[in-house]
Amino acid sequence: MPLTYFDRTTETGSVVEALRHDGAVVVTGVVEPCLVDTIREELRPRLDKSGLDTRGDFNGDRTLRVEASVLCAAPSAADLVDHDLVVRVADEILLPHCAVYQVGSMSAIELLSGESAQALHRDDSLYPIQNAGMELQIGVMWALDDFTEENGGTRVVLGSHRFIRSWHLPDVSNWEAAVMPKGSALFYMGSTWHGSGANRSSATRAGLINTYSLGWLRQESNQYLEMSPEIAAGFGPRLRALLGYTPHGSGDDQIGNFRGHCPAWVETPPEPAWRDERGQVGTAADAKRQTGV
Ligand SMILES: O=C(O)CCC(=O)C(=O)O
Repeated sequence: MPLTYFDRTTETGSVVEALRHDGAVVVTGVVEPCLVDTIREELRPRLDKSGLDTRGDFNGDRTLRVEASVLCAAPSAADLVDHDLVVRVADEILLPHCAVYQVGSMSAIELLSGESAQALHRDDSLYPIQNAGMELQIGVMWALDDFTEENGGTRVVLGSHRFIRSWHLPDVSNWEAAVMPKGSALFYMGSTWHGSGANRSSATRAGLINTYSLGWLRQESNQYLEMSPEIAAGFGPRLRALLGYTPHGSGDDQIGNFRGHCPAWVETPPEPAWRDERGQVGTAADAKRQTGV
């Protein structure tokens, strides 16, 4: 099964269909290269300061990473995190299972020349549950450089999102590298096995992964501590809600309430047009009124 490539003119429905079927899909040229260059420049000091990772094999020993406060380091990355296409795709995959979803993590990852391939893994193994058909999160890898097989373009095991954790020992030998020009986005399910490739080129390969998880889960990285509310207040309401400055749900599923004052707080998050069809959980009182019992 080959990885499907679309360009930015493709209908969201086709992107979602391929993502659901294959567990990963690439959309090329989603943002202009000049935006990517700006983000890369903004990230540079933090990447250089981060130094090589010493936490063990998984993160690589020739990889620079920024995993905290990415938006403080690179404010222009807000245009990726909150991109309309990303939100439309995430709405389709995640909103059937939650009232709002949230940013789970942001990681800028620069593979230096000579880095070896990362172990293939799935991102949703953070959470101790798996229900067939319900994705807990999705990931979006933005190419900040042209991704090639030689420089370590992210490897994905197509169809691996259908492995049920407790049933299958996954065969991850058949992976495909995402080969895409900078400004492109690789969408993948939280359950899709993936990992960076080896960087056999003489240049670096930088990417930014943003994950989005169901709003009733804890975020992988606590976004509302990574950035002060005063800084977050400078972003639009949709991004603030994505960062977690909003409650989940408005009925019996309401969690994460806050009754105080916060400049970043979004009382009612922006809603997709089809929200009513989604079967939002009302209050017990609503249900009683409707059913008469
Ligand atoms: O850098 C990449 O291509 C993927 C990295 C990744 O999946 C991770 O670090 O969890």
